[in-house]
Amino acid sequence: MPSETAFDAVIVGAGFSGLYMLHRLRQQGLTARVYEAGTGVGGTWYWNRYPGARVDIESQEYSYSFSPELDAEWVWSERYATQPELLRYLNHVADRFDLRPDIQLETRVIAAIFDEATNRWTIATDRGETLSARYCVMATGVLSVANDIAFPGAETFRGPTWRTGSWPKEGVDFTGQTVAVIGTGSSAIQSIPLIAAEADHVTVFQRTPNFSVPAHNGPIDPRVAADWAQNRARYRAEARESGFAIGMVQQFDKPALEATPEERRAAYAERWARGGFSFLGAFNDLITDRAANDTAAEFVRDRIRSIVNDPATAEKLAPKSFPIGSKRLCVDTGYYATFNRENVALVDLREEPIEAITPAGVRTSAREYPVDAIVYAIGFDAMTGALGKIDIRGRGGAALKDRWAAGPSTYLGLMIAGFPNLFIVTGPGSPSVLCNMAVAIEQHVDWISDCIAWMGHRQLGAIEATEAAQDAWVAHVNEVADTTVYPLANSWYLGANVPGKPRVFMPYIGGFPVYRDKCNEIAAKGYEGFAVTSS
Ligand code: NA7
Repeated sequence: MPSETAFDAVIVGAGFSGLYMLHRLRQQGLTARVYEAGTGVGGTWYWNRYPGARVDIESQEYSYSFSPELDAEWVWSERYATQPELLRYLNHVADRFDLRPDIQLETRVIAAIFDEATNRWTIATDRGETLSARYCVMATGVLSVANDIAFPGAETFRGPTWRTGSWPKEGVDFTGQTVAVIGTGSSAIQSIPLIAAEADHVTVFQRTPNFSVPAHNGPIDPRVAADWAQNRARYRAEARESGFAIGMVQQFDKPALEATPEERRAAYAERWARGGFSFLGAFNDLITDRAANDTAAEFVRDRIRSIVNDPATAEKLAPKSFPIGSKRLCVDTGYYATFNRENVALVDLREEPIEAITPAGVRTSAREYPVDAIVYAIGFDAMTGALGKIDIRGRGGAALKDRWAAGPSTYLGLMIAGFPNLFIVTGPGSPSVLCNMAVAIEQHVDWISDCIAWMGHRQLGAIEATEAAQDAWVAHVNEVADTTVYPLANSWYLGANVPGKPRVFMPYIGGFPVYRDKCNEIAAKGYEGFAVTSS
């Protein structure tokens, strides 16, 4: 157990964000300590160990770019890296940059209180420790707090239950079992084909069907790897200039509605064959124009109808209630074809909602489905969930959960008025989950590190967003969201998946380059919209 209790910075979380944050601050000569609840580093990739868990952005792009040496020495084996490979990568990063001495595992931060007299944060952990830090960086992740299992009778189920977001390290053997999978988001879509290949029988309980496109995963083509290695800097730069910070999307600069039906079909077919998020780049108006979006959505629905043999099942799997892309597009390996297996059944919860979990299985309004095991793939309290679990108090003892009772407000998704020296990595109000998280995280960590260095050079005590700048930013985030199809879905981007959560569009959809330039411009103007106090 480390004996120091006072740091320049405390960082909460040892995932992609926390690891790089620690590295940057140490490089600047600051003392920093990371607190992490898990028994190891990795964050999202530590917890989400369900079968088939893998990144939905091509591996080379979904990795750090801050160290050319790291970039050059790490070789990804698959086009979309698996969770074990991503976890190995993050452990390699922790070792390569000797980060572990400043990371305390199995420790949850439970409170962070700002002291106005000293301009420092007092931080409490679940081990009874109290720490003090000038800066507190919440690297707590956007999908790190699982949704509650609120089905009546859930605790009475006789068999084992598993959660995709906290899967056991030793794995689960479903051989010979009948299994219920509740949820059809990305986690379910990745895991169902593998669970179905192992179990005797799988019943999938679907509340809302999701759009999914094929990953066409496989070993990385050596020619692609060689080309990437040779042109890495250029590809990285191109990604940073694209709206989603994903180079492979390669948005075609033409509106779908200006193309003929044949041209549209050809474009979608070509993107479907490429695989992954590139599908949404087929035309430049798919996320801003509902009619354009409908043409892409209908193409995917037709693909589902052609893959799934049973027409009734295909219709249930074909999403019709929201625009494609307005919920995160899923990227799968054999998801729809899994419903052609004899041992897989689909239950449409819009026709027969779940009434209760019973000792024997799942009971809907129509009947009981007896099962040996239940997999809950019901998602996360996204973007704000982890911050809500910590008792965060700013100026005047104000609690963040009260300030955010009507939904999160931030300036740039980085700082909150009234909460000085508290930074959020990829917080609500920043592009975050709407772009390549690896790029978003590096940009935020770099901005925060530069801000802290700027404060240090001027020997300033505290920096915080002004209410006026924050209000203007929140208004801008909403204004931009309203120019797109995103608010038309009941998605976790809006908090719509958590009963009682305020409906506020949380990520910034103005595009990564626009957002980054804005952040840089604000810093260059002496942190415009922020107020500083001397030490
Ligand atoms: P998601 O995408 O939020 O999916 C959760 C799924 O669980 C979704 O199909 C939900 O249906 C369903 N759900 C949630 N609550 C219930 C209840 N009470 N009853 C029935 N079904 C329910 O989470 P994932 O973990 O799959 O993926 C999260 C992100 O990780 C993903 O976007 C990628 O970025 C990676 P709903 O659609 O709300 O009707």
